Amino acid sequence: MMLRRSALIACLCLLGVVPAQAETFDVKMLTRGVHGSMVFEPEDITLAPGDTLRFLPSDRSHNAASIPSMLPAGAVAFKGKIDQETSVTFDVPGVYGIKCSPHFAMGMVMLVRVGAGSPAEITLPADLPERARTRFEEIIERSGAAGSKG
Ligand SMILES: [Cu+2]
Repeated sequence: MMLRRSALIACLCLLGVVPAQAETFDVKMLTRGVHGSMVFEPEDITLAPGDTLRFLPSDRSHNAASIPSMLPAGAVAFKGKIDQETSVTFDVPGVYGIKCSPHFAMGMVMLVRVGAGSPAEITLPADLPERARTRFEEIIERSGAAGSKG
């Protein structure tokens, strides 16, 4: 019986019927990081639909929350609690902006891209705090998008 079952699974895998295993990636919430103070590390990540981000309270007084104006249509908004690990699964393709609620105005943001999509095509919404906008522009530039713009 076991043999038959594993043979069937192997067969489905060969046909590409079984989707790739969803992955989980860790994101540190930091008071000081490589790119300055009040940062997520990594600051930018590309996921496959169904992947999960685990936000870790590496330093104190941070959380992870979705930015309403940077949430793809149909995606569910979320807001983690301060100083607590928060896991979020991203099912809907598109570009997400993530913020730390207490430090949004200080530019503590992260870019999450689910599925395909060039960062050069990202349009930042008008309602971002100035330092959050600047941080997003830096993140997009570091991701290599600036080069493709010419
Ligand atoms: Cu913070």
